[in-house]
Amino acid sequence: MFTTVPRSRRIIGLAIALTTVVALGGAAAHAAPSTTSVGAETAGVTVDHRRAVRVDGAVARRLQLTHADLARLPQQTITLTYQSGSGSQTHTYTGPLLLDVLDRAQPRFDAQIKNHKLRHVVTATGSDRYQAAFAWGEIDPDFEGKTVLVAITEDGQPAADGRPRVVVPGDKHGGRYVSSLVSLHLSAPRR
Ligand SMILES: Nc1nc2c(c(=O)[nH]1)N[C@H]1C(S)=C(S)[C@@H](COP(=O)(O)O)O[C@H]1N2
Ligand SMILES: [Mo]
Repeated sequence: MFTTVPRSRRIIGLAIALTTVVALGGAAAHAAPSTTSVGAETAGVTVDHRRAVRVDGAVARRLQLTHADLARLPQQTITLTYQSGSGSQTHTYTGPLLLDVLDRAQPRFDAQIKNHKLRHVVTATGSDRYQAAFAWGEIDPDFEGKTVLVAITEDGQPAADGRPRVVVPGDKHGGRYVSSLVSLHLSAPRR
């Protein structure tokens, strides 16, 4: 269901990638991403692994989640209003909880460290390198339990580029509604 990359495979993959780059005299470094596995088609937008969301950082299983993977998780639908440069926006979003997406990657929280989860943050990155962060305590049901979603549709349609968008109930401004989502990175400060 989910594409996980075990550490051993990652090392082998890295070795192959490096060999390829060396063999092609560096030309492969800018090669197009894999075009093999084409995923689901939703409302005319073809979604494939090139548009998968990477989940990495302090997790036991790194994931690459396609639109289809995100659609298979429990869905929530919420209507939200936020302020943007072009005025007030109201849209209905559907997608899995950010919490559920991260849980699938198995966060590496250490039970020996008091409230270790509460020092973690999730950084969402868009394809334009735009970033915004969320504290674990905002989305954890034991704390704020906010229904931050990784939305796969807005007003019933996927985004034109087929990528999800993070949406944040309670935020007045749209600044953390990271669109064209490419990665979710979990991290904690060095101890
Ligand atoms: N990837 C990405 N997402 C982004 C931004 C951006 O520059 N890049 N701008 C943010 C800001 S500042 C706002 S106000 C909203 C604007 O949302 P809209 O595109 O629906 O108007 O998107 C947010 N998400
Ligand atoms: Mo904004």
